[in-house]
Amino acid sequence: MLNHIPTSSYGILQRTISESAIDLAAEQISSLGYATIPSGIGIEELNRFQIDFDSNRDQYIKTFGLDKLTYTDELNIIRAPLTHGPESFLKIATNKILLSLISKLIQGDFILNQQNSIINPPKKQYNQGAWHRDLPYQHFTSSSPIAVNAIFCVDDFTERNGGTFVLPASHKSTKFPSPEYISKNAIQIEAKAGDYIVLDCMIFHAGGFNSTSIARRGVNHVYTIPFLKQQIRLPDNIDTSGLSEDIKKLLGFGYSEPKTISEFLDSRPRT
Ligand SMILES: O=C(O)CCC(=O)C(=O)O
Repeated sequence: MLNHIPTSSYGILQRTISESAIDLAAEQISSLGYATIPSGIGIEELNRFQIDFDSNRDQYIKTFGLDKLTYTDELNIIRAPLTHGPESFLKIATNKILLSLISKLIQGDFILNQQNSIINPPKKQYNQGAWHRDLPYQHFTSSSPIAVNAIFCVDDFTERNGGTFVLPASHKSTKFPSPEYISKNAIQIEAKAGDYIVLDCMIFHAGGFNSTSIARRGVNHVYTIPFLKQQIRLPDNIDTSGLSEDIKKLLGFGYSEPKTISEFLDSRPRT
């Protein structure tokens, strides 16, 4: 039969076991560097989030000014919305399904390093439309990920509206490949609104060209081992009322570097 994938095998001593959809996503991210998972968020909550996204953007432009955001090439990004937006931004950063996947990928503790709303504007170039790693300027490989990113799809990500392109398995290579390799091997991820596109941060990726007349919205999250500094210090910018200790830890509370030797010594557990 055409396209019938063989299921039998021989000469195999070791095999990965994936018992759930999350295991399978983790297996795919380890091998290929990318996967999509549903968030479990229902349509009404998603619709409310779409409204939250736009009102948060409007407020952000009022706060920081169109001029400054334009000349810093920041017009299509809203930095750290969970620190100044509705609670729904914290909710998508702490989604249980997502965190269970991240905990299968990053060994030990991890923190939210950054959250950024991303707008892929209609029929225009934008800064995330260039190939990059989410740990930019880095050319190493690691045996297990130290950083994973998760783009929450606020809208459907499609071929037409510039769904994210990835170079499969490029998190395993140190160098950025040749243009010929890219044109042969890049693939575009299509995902539904409410899904997360989860990437090993070292995979090369880029937003596609949005040829529709409507902006395509997403919220990118980067989760890292606590050794990597946050893009913006979240503990200094977030209201802690009502936050559990686990969420505070995820937001980086307790991981800021001590300012002095005395502060370091005071932070050591007593023997
Ligand atoms: O907008 C996209 O599709 C990609 C976003 C991205 O590359 C990023 O936020 O790092």
